[in-house]
Amino acid sequence: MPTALIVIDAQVDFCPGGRLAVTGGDEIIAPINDLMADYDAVILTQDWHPADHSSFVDNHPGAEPFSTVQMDYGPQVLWPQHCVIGSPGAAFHPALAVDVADMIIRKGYHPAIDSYSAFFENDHHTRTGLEGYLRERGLMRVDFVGLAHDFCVAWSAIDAARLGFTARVIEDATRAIDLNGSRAAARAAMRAAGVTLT
Ligand code: VGL
Ligand code: ZN
Repeated sequence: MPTALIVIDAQVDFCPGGRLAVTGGDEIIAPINDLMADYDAVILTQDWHPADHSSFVDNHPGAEPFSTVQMDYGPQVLWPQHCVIGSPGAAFHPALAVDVADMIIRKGYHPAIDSYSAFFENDHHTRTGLEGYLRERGLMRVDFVGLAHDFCVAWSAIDAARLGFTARVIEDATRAIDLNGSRAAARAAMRAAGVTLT
């Protein structure tokens, strides 16, 4: 079955030294590059936020970083400012084999709503266009790698499974933020949704 490798948010701000650094985030770049040749298509996602984005703690005076607030679309973690459109931190990791990609999809560019998933914004309703792209190309099997395991990778893989794709996460090529047990919760949620963890 034609299979796509979907590389989630392999960006400078999610790697050590970045604004929302994931421990070991840079360790997965070379393994991801090595995987690319095994696929019928390579798709990269890019977290891409305006400076006034509602997920940034700086835009909520008095709020603590990594606290959760209630938005009209549901709970939202307030993150340090990261992946600001056009900033150095929003760039792909310099060692990522970006030239191999068929498609780059940006997400999180609407100020009022976050988008962890590569398929839907956090209201679980507004679409990014990725589902249509995959279907038009007949890419009904999707393998996920990248950052962060317990947020954007997990939400993307769960949505893929719900949309009818055969979804797998190659866990060795991911790293987690692990906020209050979010890694274990994400693994359980992915399994429950029918995602294969390898
Ligand atoms: C992500 C938090 C905020 C991710 C993106 O890529 O997992 N996490 N924005
Ligand atoms: Zn983000």
